Amino acid sequence: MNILIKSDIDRGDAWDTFFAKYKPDLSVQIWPHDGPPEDIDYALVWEPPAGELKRYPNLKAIFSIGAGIEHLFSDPELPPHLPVVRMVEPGLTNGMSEYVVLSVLYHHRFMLDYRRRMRERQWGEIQQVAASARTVGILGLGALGRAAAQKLAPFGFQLAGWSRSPKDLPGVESFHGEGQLEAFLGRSDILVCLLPLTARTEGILNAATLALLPRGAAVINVARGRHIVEADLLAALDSGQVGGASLDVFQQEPLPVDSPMWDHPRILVTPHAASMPITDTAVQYIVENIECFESGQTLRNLVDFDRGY
Ligand code: NDP
Ligand code: OXD
Repeated sequence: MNILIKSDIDRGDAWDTFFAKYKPDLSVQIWPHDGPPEDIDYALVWEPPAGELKRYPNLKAIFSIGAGIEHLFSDPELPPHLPVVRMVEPGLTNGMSEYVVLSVLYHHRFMLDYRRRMRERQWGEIQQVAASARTVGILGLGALGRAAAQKLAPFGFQLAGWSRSPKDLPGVESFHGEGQLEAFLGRSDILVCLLPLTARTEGILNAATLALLPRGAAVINVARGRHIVEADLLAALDSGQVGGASLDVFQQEPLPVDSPMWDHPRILVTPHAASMPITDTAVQYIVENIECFESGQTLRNLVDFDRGY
């Protein structure tokens, strides 16, 4: 049995090592593969070139290296009959929770202001606000949004979440559907975007929706750049409607060197690095899933093509 791997960053040796440890009967083939295409049973990929996956006639399932799968949807030749599995593994989930907690606390504790004051050698305290006086609103209460909410709870923030279907999560006020978006945004002092990119969520943060946030709210985008209309965010930052932003993802990646976001005083930029799968735990997740599939059970975390995520 063979798995073909096209990774985002060079970690071919690490994939090999952990597949050898957890499933020695599965051979790792690192892309580009010049052996017979019939030999490939599974693919584990990030941004495969369009048309690549249809080359393998015996492929049984596609594993995405990321939680997001729009990099696969953009291939018009993606074989439509093949199951696609999202990456849902503890390393990726914990990394995202760390980034969200870090960013929420950064804005909650006025670090953008202290960063500016530090550069100006200005000594001066800002009145602290109790965590219980702020609401963190999470757009998307899936694998990553739920975990981030759980990690934020011990700090005492009020928590709210918005999803397609209603949720019953302890300590999290649930909002769902387009009809409840306005109420949800209206109470989100710190807004975290953890939605998948779909036709319904693209551009969801724009001039109209940013105007619904409490004045001075912080925006943390760790989902996809295309969730935000960047020109609208910049205008909202300039007017003070949005007080600060932590942005990990952008319309264009890498962020162009002449983007005004690099040196904007109210923006913190990271290079799409909020979280990534940890090879050891990611391989365990894939191996468990393959073993389920080979024994006739359903794959876990399958993409629903109709919903788009
Ligand atoms: P999930 O599929 O588990 O969760 C998606 C959530 O979004 C669900 O709660 C879903 O609602 C909700 N949702 C989807 N569409 C809508 C809609 N139209 N209206 C309201 N809610 C909606 O995804 P994950 O949590 O695993 O991942 C989220 C995203 O995070 C990924 O798609 C990826 O883009 C991004 N990501 C970014 C990383 C980075 O490094 N920056 C790393 C990893 C992921 P419901 O529960 O009702 O289905
Ligand atoms: C993902 C990502 O979707 O890293 O997992 O962006």
